[in-house]
Amino acid sequence: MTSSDRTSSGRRPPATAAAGGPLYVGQLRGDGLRVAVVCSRFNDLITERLLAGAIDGLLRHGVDAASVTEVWTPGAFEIPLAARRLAASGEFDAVICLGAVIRGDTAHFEHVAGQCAAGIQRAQLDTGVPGVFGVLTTDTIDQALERAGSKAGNKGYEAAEVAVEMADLLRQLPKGGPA
Ligand code: INI
Repeated sequence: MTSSDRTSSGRRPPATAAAGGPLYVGQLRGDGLRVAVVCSRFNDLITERLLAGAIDGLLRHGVDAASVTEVWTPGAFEIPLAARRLAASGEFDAVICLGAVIRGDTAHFEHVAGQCAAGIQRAQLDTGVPGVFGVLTTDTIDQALERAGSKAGNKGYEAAEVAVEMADLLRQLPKGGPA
């Protein structure tokens, strides 16, 4: 087992299939991948840190810097539309979505956070291109800062690892549907 088998969340993929049949496991192999990163400006103190973490994660796992496209939206609510357009373009192997929805900032927290999550899920299922939910949903700005590169790691970095793993998994899986 090499260090590339590890993810920031500590899970290790199985090396053999439990039943002995085919086994598909995405690896942290970013070579050749084209990745779009959609980042919202709302709470940009947080989202800029998530973006830095995501870029670090992509480059560390072999994604070429020139193959990383950066896109900004006003808020998290707007992320799914941009993500869907990018995913449907055929130009990307994964779309990473970064945002920060903070309960204390908004009376409509559930709507913004929920619609953002649902829209990203819909975009990836409609297009077959992995859409990664790297949107922090926290009660306070301190909790968000903890998850944007201080105490609790960087959710952007983790999102990059998920994007690489899922894009690599889809390179291996049988083709079908919109993918
Ligand atoms: N957008 C965020 O990304 N995070 C928030 O915490 C937030 N708050 O607090 O309201 C927020 N609101 C803006 C929203 O995403 C849309 O941009 C806006 O409603 C216009 O559609």
